[in-house]
Amino acid sequence: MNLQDSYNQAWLFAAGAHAGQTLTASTLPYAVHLAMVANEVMAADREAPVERLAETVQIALLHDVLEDTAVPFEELQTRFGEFVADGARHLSKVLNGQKLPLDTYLQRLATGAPQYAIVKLCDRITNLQPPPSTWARSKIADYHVESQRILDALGHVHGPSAERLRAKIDNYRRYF
Ligand SMILES: [Mn+2]
Repeated sequence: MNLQDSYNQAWLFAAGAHAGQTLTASTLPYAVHLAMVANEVMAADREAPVERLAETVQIALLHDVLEDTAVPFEELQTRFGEFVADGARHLSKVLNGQKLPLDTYLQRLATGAPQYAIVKLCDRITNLQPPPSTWARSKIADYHVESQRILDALGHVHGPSAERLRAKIDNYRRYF
């Protein structure tokens, strides 16, 4: 399947799965975030090629489905295959009903396929836009620290994305 068709297949599925959810403190659909992460992955590939790009873009679009919707892992396996389903599982902070500590979560990502870590870098790049109006300064400062930990743990997988995240982290200081 080409990139456009695989994108649309995952985009339609993810938009349906997240239907009714919105971005934090916003009326925009949650799926807006997913498209931004997929956009980052495609731009990252132009800076330094990402192997299995079409599937990696699907992982970007599906990266919050297991964490935030009722869609089961098995359905992702059936529809999108093992590599994509396993990517969504690696990117979920909830595993077997338990929220993973950040260290454990990042360790799992660091030892999984590099594409999974690239999606996480792209996810955090996307999330370092101006923070939601409802966030306290302390929460924004904590998010800044957490972002640096993500960069430290996963930055080695894709140089240009690491550089881009580093710049976003620097810029984020202005918000707290
Ligand atoms: Mn996300």
